[in-house]
Amino acid sequence: MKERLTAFARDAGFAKVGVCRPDAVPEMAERLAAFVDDGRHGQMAWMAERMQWRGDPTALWPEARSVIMLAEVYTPDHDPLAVLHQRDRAAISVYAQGRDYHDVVKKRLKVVGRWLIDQVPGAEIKVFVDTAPVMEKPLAQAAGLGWQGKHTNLLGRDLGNWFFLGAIFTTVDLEPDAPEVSHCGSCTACLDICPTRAFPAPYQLDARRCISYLTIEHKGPVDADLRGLMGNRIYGCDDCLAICPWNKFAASGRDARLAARDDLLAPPLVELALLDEAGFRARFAGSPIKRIGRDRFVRNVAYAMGNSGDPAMVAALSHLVDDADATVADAARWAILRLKGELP
Ligand code: B12
Ligand code: SF4
Ligand code: SF4
Repeated sequence: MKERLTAFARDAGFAKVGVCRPDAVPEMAERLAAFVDDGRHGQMAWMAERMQWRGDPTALWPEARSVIMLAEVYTPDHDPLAVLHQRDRAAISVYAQGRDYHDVVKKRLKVVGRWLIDQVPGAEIKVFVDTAPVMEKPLAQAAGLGWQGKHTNLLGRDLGNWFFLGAIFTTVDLEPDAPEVSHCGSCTACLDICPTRAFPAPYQLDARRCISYLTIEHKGPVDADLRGLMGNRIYGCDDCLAICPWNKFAASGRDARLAARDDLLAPPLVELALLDEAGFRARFAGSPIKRIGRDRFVRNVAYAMGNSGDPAMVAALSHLVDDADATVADAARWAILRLKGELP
């Protein structure tokens, strides 16, 4: 059954499949608690809720016998770091340049789940991608997909690190795979490149300093000392992923829906700063970016304009200083002062 399942999931489009027991990572709960106790989750209050489920899959669904972890590849065909030098343009992380991966991965998980139910009468399944109280990375390591690198993301010798994770919990007893171990060795490339020094130690992240968190999850003004370090990254950040040497072996075969939209590869900041609510919604329909809403998006764009070093942007920013959203207005004022050289 395991072999047939793996073959089916690969035919369905997943790059790699592995299985672990729901209780395969007993240290997970303690590590999650340490992360939350330290406040490293910042404003992501949902991480501190339902922690008994997040830290322990056997509590989330006691009837589950196996956890099937699957990798969905989104390896880019361009250098994601190149846009960081085009300071009048917006850097949008690779994962958000195409269609929302949640939809793509969930559909594929359901195809595999349905197949399993057809094969094993009475089988039950639950599919998860990203948003459920499930710690996908440690489970995927236990299922042998790869290991959590020093940047805390999962990477594999045959996968690189450009892939999403999906999970199928099932009542079917499947043979577990051997867990993977770290192959980071003495490399520290991801820790060294991080613009905000968001790693307090290898294998640990303080989300409060991570640009991905700051641009996507953080509401309200960003700390003034971090704004300048965000550069032109307006949605997510790829630096620690892009620098990883294991990407030499990155898997290909990305779903066409996850390919970058041309207009999201390096859009001009000035154009994005002009988006109103309706314009924002129209431009980002079907994109994960839609989730953060126009105000947080334009806040990020204003910080990037302040970091552009281009005084010509002051004109576009002056339209935002009286914005109805106080955080956008504050970001625009900060950016103007920065471009005029009145702030460090
Ligand atoms: C919250 C979250 C975030 C937060 C916090 C990230 C984090 N590292 O915790 C923020 C918003 C910052 C974020 C950013 C990103 N995310 Co995110 N995120 C999640 C989410 C929802 C939960 C992760 C979580 O549980 N964090 C809590 C901490 C405690 O868990 P942890 O990182 O596993 O921590 C472990 C280590 O600290 C380790 N540890 C602690 N001490 C020690 C000591 C040693 C010696 C060792 C070995 C280990 C170790 O143990 C902990 C438990 O395993 C998952 C989806 C999910 N449901 O799992 C996606 C997920 C992790 N994100 C994903 C992605 C793609 C990203 C970004 C790349 C997006 C982007 N380009 O901007 C960035 C990457 C930033 C980074 N370097 O991590 C993917 C990663 C896929 C992969 N291949 O790993 C996931 C799995 C979503 C998905 N379904 O595909 N994310
Ligand atoms: S995503 Fe960017 S800011 Fe976050 S840890 Fe990686 S390099 Fe640092
Ligand atoms: S860049 Fe180096 S340390 Fe970081 S995850 Fe990749 S191999 Fe590990």
